[in-house]
Amino acid sequence: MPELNDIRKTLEQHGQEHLLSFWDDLNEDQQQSFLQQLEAIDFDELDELIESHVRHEPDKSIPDDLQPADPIPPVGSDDESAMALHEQARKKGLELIAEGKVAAFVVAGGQGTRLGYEGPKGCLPATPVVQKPLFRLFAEQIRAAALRHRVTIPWYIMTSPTNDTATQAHFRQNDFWGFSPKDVMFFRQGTMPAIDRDGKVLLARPGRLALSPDGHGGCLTAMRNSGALDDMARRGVEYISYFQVDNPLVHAIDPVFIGLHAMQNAQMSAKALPKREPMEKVGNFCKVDGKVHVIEYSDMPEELARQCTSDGRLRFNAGSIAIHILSRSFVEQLTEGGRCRLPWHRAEKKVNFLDLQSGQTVQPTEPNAVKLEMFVFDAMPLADQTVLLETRRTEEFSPIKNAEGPDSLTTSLHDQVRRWARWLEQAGVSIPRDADGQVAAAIEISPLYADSADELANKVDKSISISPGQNFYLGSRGQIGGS
Ligand code: UD2
Repeated sequence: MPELNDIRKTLEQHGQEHLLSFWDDLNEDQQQSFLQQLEAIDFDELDELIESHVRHEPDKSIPDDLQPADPIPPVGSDDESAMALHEQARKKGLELIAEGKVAAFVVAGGQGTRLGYEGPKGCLPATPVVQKPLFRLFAEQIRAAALRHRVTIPWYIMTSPTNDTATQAHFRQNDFWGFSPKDVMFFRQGTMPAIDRDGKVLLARPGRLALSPDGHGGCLTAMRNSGALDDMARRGVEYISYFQVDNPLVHAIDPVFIGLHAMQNAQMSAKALPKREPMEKVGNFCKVDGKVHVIEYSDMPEELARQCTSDGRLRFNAGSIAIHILSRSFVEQLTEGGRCRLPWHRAEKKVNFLDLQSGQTVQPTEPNAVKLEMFVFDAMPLADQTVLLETRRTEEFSPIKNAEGPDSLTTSLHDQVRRWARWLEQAGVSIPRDADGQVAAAIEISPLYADSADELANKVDKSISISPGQNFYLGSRGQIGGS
């Protein structure tokens, strides 16, 4: 058990003794839990960060020799050699999945502030007919891949201290969406204290620090600290298929992507999309000294983001949609010794805090504190080998981020319907469309029935009819549901 005197000394050494201001008001349990919270903090590291990221702003200058990155063309492109590579990669990927060397990993620790949804984002009903929660949609995809290959594909889910209990309860209440509980592992991401402009750590209330998640980059250390990496090693998993909780169109297990990563001995790979517009809120894939870097949209100078090539295309056109393959050995290497080698990013935020004079909680109206986060894509330049694979927006990206407008539930539902309608049309099923060519029915297909246009084309009865205005659902055994 940590001792009060030791902690007091540490806090004094680091100029954070104000944290004990309300010590005498705490009961014994609260005191114990507060001591544990304080003991978990590496105050030496925090001092360095306060100096470099709070008292000063870290250097965000863009390297002079920034070059655009050049992804491998997507499925269906007319580049024959790329398509031959895809075919080879698909075979390799399928082999690796069948050998049990692949795991799925979703980062679901974010706070979903922009969406304004109360629970964990993964519990949000997010499909057009059945209103499946995002977690169910991913569970069905991963199970479908596992069933196809008669193998176990374990699923790792990173939560945050705020949403972990609710996330796990959601899985228990829903029989783990068909997974065996032993094949789903939850772990919490780390946290970092919020720091005010004077470099003081903020209290949320007496005996509680104001903590916030350490960013999705925190997943690397969280994988190690939670034992997830060891679990993967025991199971023989070598490749981690990483995706975000907010994108219902993601292909959680993609043989071509996995195969390309493995064939090129990559340590970390990423999918890229041509940007919708120069300032789209996605990271920009760039090259510096031959290494792939992701420059976040907020850090990319507008002038560079808008630069065009002679044929009128955006020069920095490859956007990052946060879909990766990570080699387990690479994550082990990056987190050796327990500290992660990713850089920290600062964000000025409004953070509720306990006022030390009045003892009241203050809800600031302006940003009052610095939060520190790591981003997983900062691992790309640390990899010796990376693969960048272009994908298609209509096939794989329609995130739910905002309550309304672009990247909202409404836009994502439309995009899901469009994608499933397109798969059905490609298979020869006729789809009702309105005068503008928009799909005139709500359409949904269970990933357990078909998880790609090709799989659907091999199975579906082409004579099924879908009427305008229908809610059409093709269930796990091909049964028609909806209304
Ligand atoms: C992210 C990327 C952006 C682009 C976009 C695609 C960053 C900084 N930017 O933007 O480049 O790829 O996604 O959709 O990432 N999360 C955690 N823990 C955290 C923070 C986030 O698990 O501490 C998860 C969160 O649950 C979500 C994902 O990471 O699944 C993305 O988080 P975000 O919504 O903060 O990222 P966003 O939209 O700014």
